Amino acid sequence: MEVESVRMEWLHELKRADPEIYDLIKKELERQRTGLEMIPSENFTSLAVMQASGSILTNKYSEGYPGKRYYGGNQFIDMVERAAIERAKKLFGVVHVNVQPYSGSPANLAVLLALCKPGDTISGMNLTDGGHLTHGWKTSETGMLFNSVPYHVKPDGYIDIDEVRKIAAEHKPRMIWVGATAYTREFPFEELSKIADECGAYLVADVAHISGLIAGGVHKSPTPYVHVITTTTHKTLRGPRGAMIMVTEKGMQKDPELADKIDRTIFPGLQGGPHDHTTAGIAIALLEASRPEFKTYAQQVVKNARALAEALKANGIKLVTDGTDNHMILVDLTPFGKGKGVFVQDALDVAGITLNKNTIPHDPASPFYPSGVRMGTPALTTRGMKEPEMHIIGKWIAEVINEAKGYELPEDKETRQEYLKKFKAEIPENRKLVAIRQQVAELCSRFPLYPEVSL
Ligand code: DSN
Repeated sequence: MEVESVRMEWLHELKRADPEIYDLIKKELERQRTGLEMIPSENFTSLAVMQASGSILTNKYSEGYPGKRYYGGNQFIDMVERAAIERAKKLFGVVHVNVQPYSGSPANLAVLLALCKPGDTISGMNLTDGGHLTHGWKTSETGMLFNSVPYHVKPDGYIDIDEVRKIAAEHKPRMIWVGATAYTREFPFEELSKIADECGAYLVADVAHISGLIAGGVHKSPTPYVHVITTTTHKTLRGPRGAMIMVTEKGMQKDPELADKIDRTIFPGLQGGPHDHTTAGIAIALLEASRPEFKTYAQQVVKNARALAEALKANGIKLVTDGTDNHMILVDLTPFGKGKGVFVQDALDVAGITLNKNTIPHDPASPFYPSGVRMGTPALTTRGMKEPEMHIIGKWIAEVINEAKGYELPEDKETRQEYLKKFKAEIPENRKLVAIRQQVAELCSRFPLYPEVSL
């Protein structure tokens, strides 16, 4: 009840101070409440995390690290940051943690700059195979500053370990990334660690998507195998938007200065004052993730993803790797033609189901008009949905795909824009989608989101 009254008061002030933004937040809350959030990198934080993120800690400057700040008045901020660090060390079994990166991309850039010199060779999973921009994609600074030799997935969608071995032998990368934004299987940390050790490379795990699953014990931990771990804190870990860089015992054995190098690259190398309100939110999320309830949550995330995968397949939908080991599913829409992702994403939006278009391995179309869609279960599981709901949702998604699959992306660029305009105008009128939208809203009403908050 106390939480409720404090929150009501905040929003009351927001309404008075800026009705325009208040109204937009209200609309967004309604959107989150009445639709199915299935973007696999999204989640719903606890009210406690939100309270810390929206707290007076936003007022403070604290360049430096606990006990070594440039400004005064940091006695409580030091304690907040130390709590976050100690909780992360315990949860992930690592020896050093930096909780200051503003988000995942700056964290990854910092690791690259700390471990490599510009021009050094790096290797990560190719973007269109499911990798991340910051693992060396050509349009990212990480692909421009470093000599990026990406590895791929095999035709079955699993990481091509033989190719990684070949790249390691031929190119002797200084650093190898393991991690992805669109990979539905367990990462082969152990195999990659042998390859990295043989060629003397640093192995860095970017576990942004799966850090909550690791904390919950439903994905193998990279800690014994890699030198450094990066993660965002707002995906399966269910914290505020932020990131952490963690150094393992193995990393410190390879280079006893690794922790210092990473800290120096974050500050003063790349960033200024840490976002102390976010650090507090991270500390709270780490405490929550250490509790038995979080293990149950992580287990349910995976059970839900498996149930959803089965439902989609039973309704005639093809999946990359034919299923999932984690929180995510990647639908291969090529049986219906190429470049269908955009139509399916928009049609699902009309039905109240939010996910994102995504490339699939060896996509016959382009990253702008990819041939797949990516979805996940972390947010739905936070709402309390379980396998029976996944079966219904899988059937709805298949029905929406069937409504959208007839749309064909024209090859010619000008015709394409006209076609997309016409599609966007007519798809909201599709009766089948509108009927599913109503059923989605009814399902959501049975799993209330932030019932303590009324606007
Ligand atoms: N935007 C994140 C995701 O959706 O996976 C990656 O940075």
